Amino acid sequence: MLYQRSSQLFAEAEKVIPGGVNSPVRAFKSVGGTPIFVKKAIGAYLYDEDGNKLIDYINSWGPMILGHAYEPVVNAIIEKAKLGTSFGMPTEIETKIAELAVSMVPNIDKIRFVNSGTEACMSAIRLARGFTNREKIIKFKGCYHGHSDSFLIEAGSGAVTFGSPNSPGVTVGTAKDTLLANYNDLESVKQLFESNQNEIAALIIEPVAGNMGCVPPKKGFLEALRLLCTQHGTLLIFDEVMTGFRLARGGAQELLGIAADIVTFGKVIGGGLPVGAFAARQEIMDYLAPIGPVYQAGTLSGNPLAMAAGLTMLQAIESDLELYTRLEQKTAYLEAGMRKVLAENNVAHSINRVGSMISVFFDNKPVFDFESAGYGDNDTFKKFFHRLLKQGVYIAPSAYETWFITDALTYDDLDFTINAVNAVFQLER
Ligand code: KE4
Repeated sequence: MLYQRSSQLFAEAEKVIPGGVNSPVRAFKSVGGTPIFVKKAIGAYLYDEDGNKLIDYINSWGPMILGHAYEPVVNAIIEKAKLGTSFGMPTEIETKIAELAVSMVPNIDKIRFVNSGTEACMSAIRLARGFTNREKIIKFKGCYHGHSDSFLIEAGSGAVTFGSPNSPGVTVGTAKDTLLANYNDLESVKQLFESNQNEIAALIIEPVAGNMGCVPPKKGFLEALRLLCTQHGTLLIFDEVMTGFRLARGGAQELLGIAADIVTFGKVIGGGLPVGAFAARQEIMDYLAPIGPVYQAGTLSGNPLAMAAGLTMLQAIESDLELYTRLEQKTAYLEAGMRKVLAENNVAHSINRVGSMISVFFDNKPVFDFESAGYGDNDTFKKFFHRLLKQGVYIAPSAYETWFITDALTYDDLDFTINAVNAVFQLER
């Protein structure tokens, strides 16, 4: 595995793009080395600029749940592009994907499309503040909701990877309205409600966290949050940018049986093109301009190419009745295989998994929140990452990320991966 061409491309990129990347987590900062430049990706595989073939466990951080270059999506984009790429005017396909999303996801009547998960979460917070006429929000340490100012407070994903949870540039005025609770710690939430009576517009949470590694909600935790929000007139926002259409057709709301007030989406809903969305029952969504007072807008929102990709993706998911069973079985197989070889090699580890979201932590203690997610040995993770890469397996270049399983993975790919995990530690013997 040589990365000569990637290294050369990275050196060129660094001259004109800050850090050589358009999103920090791609930069390999927490694992060392220089990022891999991709030439193409088909199905479960990446082909880098040095000719290496890699089994992909990032899948563009979630969107490629059916595999890269999924033919129906590619064809839909090609056909749509021939009719023009953007109009800044309403098109029928926006209604089609909105109708389908509303039919698949529980507890929503209307949906507004934007261009990223960040925009979706940022807009959801503004909508909640406008609807409740309150200013404060509760978020959880280690949860990541994109890079808008209100959320860059003890955020997860790339923000924590860099050990700079509170980003410069976020004003004190903004930060004071973001209250921090601990994931899976109901007491920390109750205290915030008690000390900020009638001031909390929304509580936003990743119903299954994926930005501190995969961290599932403890039994009863989300149910208790639902009750607290109802009691206090606070809107419960499920950030399903990662879990939406990944954990079930109806996302985490369906899988876990909890009704959120607002739900945000990204990743899968765009089929690999830039799409985010936020949705809620009609009385909340009708607070949005142009019919309501809460302003939110976007030149490329509902872009026909992105809508064509997203609609085709959702249609494929909606019609494939066995998809989530296959994803569950494949990811459970991978989990069992990795547990076996890590144990055989006496590697201190824990694995968290929900459906096709899975993370390996290099510490024996259970991981249930941001603090415990940090117990893992990062030197072991760095070795794990690079030795897997050298064997042709590409996982997230950070311990604070989740692996995303694609249905394009075969059991041979999974066996290859399990053997590669074994080989990482066999070298120690
Ligand atoms: P985007 O703005 O990156 O489309 O979405 C932000 C976002 C919001 N909510 C959740 C739960 C998310 O996971 C994300 C984005 N996820 C990261 C990966 N952990 C995106 C990767 C990146 O930053 O490049």
